[in-house]
Amino acid sequence: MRTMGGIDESVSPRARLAAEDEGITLDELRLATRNRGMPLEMLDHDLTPDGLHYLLVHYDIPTVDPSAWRLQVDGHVHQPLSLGLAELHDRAHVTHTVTMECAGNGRARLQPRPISQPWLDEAVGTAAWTGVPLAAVLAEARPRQGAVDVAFTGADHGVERGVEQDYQRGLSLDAASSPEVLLAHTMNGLPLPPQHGAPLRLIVPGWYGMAQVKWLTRITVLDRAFDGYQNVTAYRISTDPDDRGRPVTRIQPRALLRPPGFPDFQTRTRVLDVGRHRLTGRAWSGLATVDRVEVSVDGGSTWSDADLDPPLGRFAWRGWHWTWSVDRPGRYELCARASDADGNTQPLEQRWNRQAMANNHVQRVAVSVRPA
Ligand SMILES: Nc1nc2c(c(=O)[nH]1)N[C@H]1C(S)=C(S)[C@@H](COP(=O)(O)O)O[C@H]1N2
Ligand SMILES: [Mo]
Repeated sequence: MRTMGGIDESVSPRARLAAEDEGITLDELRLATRNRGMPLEMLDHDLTPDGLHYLLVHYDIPTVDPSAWRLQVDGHVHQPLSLGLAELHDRAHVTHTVTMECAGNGRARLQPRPISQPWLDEAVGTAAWTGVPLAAVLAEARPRQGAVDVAFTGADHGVERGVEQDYQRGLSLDAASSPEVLLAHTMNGLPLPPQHGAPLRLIVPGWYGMAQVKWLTRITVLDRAFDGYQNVTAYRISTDPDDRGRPVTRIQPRALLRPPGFPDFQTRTRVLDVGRHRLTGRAWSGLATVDRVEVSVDGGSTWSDADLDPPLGRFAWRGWHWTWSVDRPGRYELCARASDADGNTQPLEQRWNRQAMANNHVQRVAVSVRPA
């Protein structure tokens, strides 16, 4: 039996794909009840109402005493820093409205399905994050000649695929110095809640969620490439177990429909009457501005252009709407598809990779239209 640090494989198993026809396991269900998605009807709101933003916590939510907490800035710098919360609150702050999405969104529909957090479509949320630009703190610490990457360490600790670790992610010094990157202490005007990283988290607008390190305790400037687990092993796009593949970075375009009508409790199939219905939703891309959303009412065979609402901000989702006139009762499959100004769009079919990362295939909403 393989053991690492005294932890054997029955405690922390290797990555595996579900067998053909293997249903969701109890391990996946346990993850899904801790890490829940945003109810899709919350697509009605520009900012996801407090408590309904999606949530992803690899280990446990740590209990952090804000009065004892300090942020260390160290490593390959001229001036190491140690900052308390009051010092951070006293600094010049900015607010960005940011749509965040988990890189594993869509995973549960992949075949074969990688065993991990089994998201359907709802691992997304938008919040107004307020904090101190990271670039200002880095400038004060003055990275030395030869600095390459910056490692961000959270207060949470666990074991994953046999590797015991504090949650840690690296970013290039270049990406970390981008003016929109924040050390956020406030979410929608309130102090960060425990589940979203209290008292301080990193916000990297446009990037998938794994980069947005919560419960931040340490920022370390490195004179070499960061080689921690969450960059080098997890969050890779690869189809071959012997190939590390490429890293997951910025968010691929996605549109979601606010499911119309009312749902069946168990199947979530939507019930609508014949007539005219205003379909609405949101679309986003971390790569470029969303400039097109198309809607299909026949499972993706034919498409119509939706109207776009004014943008909320560079890093936020964009509302859209389209009127559906339906006079024939029956079953329909509604889809929406986003494209961005760089020509990126969404595939109709899954693009499989071993960790089910950055999988932005179109959402399908089952609708039953009943006679008048
Ligand atoms: N310290 C720490 N930061 C973390 C995580 C974590 O488990 N620990 N999860 C990451 C992942 S995978 C995602 S998708 C986002 C989710 O942020 P949210 O729970 O605030 O929506 O946080 C990221 N930051
Ligand atoms: Mo994630």
